[in-house]
Amino acid sequence: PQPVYLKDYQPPAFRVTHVELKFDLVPAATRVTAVLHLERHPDGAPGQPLVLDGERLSLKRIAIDGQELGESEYRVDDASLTIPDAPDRLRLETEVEIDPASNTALEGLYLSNGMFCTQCEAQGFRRITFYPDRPDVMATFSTTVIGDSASLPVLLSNGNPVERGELPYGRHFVTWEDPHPKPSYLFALVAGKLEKVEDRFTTMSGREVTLQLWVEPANLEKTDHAMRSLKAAMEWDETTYGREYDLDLFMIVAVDDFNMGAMENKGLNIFNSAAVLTHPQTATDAAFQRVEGVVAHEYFHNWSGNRVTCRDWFQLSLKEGFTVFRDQSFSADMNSAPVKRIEDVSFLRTAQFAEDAGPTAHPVQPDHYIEISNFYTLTIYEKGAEIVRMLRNLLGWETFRKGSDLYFERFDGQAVTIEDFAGCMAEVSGLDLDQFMRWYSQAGTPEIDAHGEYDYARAEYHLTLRQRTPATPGQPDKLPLHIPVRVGLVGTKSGEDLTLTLDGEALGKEGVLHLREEEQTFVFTDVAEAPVPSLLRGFSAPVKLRFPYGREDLAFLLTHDSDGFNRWDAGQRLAMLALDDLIAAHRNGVEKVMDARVVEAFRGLLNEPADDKAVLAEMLTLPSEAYIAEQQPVVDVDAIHAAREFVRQSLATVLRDDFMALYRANRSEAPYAPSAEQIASRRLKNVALAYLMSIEDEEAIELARQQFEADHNMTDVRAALTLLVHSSRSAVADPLLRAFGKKWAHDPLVMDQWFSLQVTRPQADALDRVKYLMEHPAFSLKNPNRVRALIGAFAGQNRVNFHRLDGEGYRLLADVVIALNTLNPEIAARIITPLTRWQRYDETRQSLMKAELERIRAEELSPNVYEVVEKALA
Ligand code: BAL
Ligand code: ZN
Repeated sequence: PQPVYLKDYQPPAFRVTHVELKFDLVPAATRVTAVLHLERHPDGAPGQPLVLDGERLSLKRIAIDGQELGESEYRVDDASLTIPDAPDRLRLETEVEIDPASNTALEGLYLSNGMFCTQCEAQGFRRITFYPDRPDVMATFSTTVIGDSASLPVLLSNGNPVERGELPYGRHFVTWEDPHPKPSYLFALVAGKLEKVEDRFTTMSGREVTLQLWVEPANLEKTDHAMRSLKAAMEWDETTYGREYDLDLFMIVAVDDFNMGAMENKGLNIFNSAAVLTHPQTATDAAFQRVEGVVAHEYFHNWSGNRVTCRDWFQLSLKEGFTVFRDQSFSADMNSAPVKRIEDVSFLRTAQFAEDAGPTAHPVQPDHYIEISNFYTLTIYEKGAEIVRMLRNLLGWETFRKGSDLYFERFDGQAVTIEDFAGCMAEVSGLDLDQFMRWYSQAGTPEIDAHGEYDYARAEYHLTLRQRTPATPGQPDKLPLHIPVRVGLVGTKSGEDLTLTLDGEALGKEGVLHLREEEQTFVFTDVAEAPVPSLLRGFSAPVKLRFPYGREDLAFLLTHDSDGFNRWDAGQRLAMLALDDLIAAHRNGVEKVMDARVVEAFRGLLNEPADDKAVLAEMLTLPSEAYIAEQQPVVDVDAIHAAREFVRQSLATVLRDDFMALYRANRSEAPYAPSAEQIASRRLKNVALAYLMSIEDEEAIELARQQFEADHNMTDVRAALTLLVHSSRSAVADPLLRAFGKKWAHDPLVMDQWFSLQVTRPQADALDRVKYLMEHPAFSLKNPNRVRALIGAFAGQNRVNFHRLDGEGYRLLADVVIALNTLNPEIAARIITPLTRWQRYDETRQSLMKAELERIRAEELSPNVYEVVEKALA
């Protein structure tokens, strides 16, 4: 497979003004008739042939302006249809046959539980019909769907239904018209036995919109939260960004077999059932929050993505980075804002930083790719969102909003670039963003080494920041970035933020330093007392910042920093210093000794009356094994696990009664609600229970059992069952695990949780459980959610067992990748990620992991897996 390059972009030779599609749905032999109204693009190079994308299509008929084409007048290969002598303006009619029933890749048109559905982003439409399948070709669509009335009573597509009727042989049809020109990746079709819940929303200009959520009948009771979230998102986008919905109908459909979380097809969002269905008895608080975020994300795409779309796929972050930033802001407004920031940053620092440091590192605006579906990454999404957040902070909200308004107004109905978006921000603010744009073109996580000195005699604080971005594949040398560093100086006597004066300018209690050079020193004057600097407040830039904080400094910031994020981060840094010592002790076979400062910090947290329980729960949570691993030059899986367990157990032993009191104080019999207050209490209670269970406290085991039996809601049931299954008390855990599996055998989303909690168990039998559960009737390699719940959870979260020294964990993952390479290449190329990080481990593990990658490379590979494996072994 050959790479595609950003520098080679050419406007399309032809544009499509209107498309008429007709689908005659039959599982293994669907007929698709397409009438394309084409004309030469004014910017296209003249005289070029008409080339349409098409894969796995069996062409039955082709005509131009009503005239059938002879065989010499066109060419078809496995990726395209070429008409060398196409007129400048034409009506092209094709009829193809496709096979949705055998489409296990879940791209294009496929079957999920007897229901037809589509996934066209990025390049699935070319598996439906011949088309210029690129986002800068935007057309209006008219779609007629024909299907069996009994098995496919509901026939949906984009836009508004304009005609429906009965046909001979028990079939029926519905015609849909979408008046908004759209790229083919936003096309959608759904047909099946579905039922709907319906609601209404009145837009800010007084238009009535019908909202429909379509699900399989058994799932009707799981739709309330998604509908509530949708209405909240619609209102939020009006009040926050001035964006109004633009059709009379907005539909969401839940589908079981889906590669992504959800898809923002115009007027017809298709969702992975895991990202839309919730019920207190089946979904955890985290799932409720995810649904709220994903529903909003897809809805927000209606403007940031659909009305204004991407010129080409190198601009993917134009819509994804901006939309993730928008959904993060929405969730922050709906829940605890500081906790949302902590969660987003934790995720970024653990997973995106790892991607940025690995063999598949790429810029937020990549300059080449082999398989675009490999680029739906944390870098494009999460780092892209951080860049937009930095812009918001640089401009201030009001100016940023002006830039956003200008962007939507100027480019409405167009397919544009990241530079167009940034250009609007530069225009409204007058800021020079040239250097800032390197955030889009340079891969890798910038590192800042900071050090500070207080000059008593002059009452000055000198802060020196030095930046460096490590080399990444294809980018050996990096230029300095424009990094906004929000800082405060906390007085060691007063415990208060000191007023900042920099270069004679009064900044107030905190300020933003603009680091543009490789090294810069900032001199704060009139600093009345020795300060501890609070750096990168709110995580003002996606960087790794090092500062030689002593443990006293961190304990001080933990109590005194006025920035909630940095207070939490000080706790994480303090824990990391202790963990580093313990990792070294474990490695050297020396007795482990618990850092008393960490114990005292936790005691302080447990005994302080908490004004924000959600933040307290975060403060009491230790850095994850994955995050700790990120901080190590060579990852020692076993030492990390042992050190972290030692800290958990030490804290639980010394502070047992405090944790018990916290647990009891946060129990509640109130009916379940996914409210911020209730979620915080449950989280706090289950964090306390986890500490107590780490020492297998007898009372805690009984409390966990009772919590499971009380069956109040899935958050509590799952937390209790997980803790018991992860303990050594199988006599208590096994019967509960069996009962749970039996009770929920009919519900795949609950069975996914049952799979995950078993295969993440730290005990040595975890790998055998994975193998055993792969044979379970509820498991299937064809369903991406099952694969993620079982294989993804094992390889991604059960670090000690995945990295077993006999290499069995690696072998199992490689076997799954090889099987998925033919079934579903997109999922195969994602699930392989842990193996691609082989360079981070010791020599023994490196060679075992590489051997498995080489075994995969010896197969006949899909472009998806090929691209990832080649990069990993380069
Ligand atoms: N556009 C793919 C799914 C999403 O990011 O919303
Ligand atoms: Zn998106």
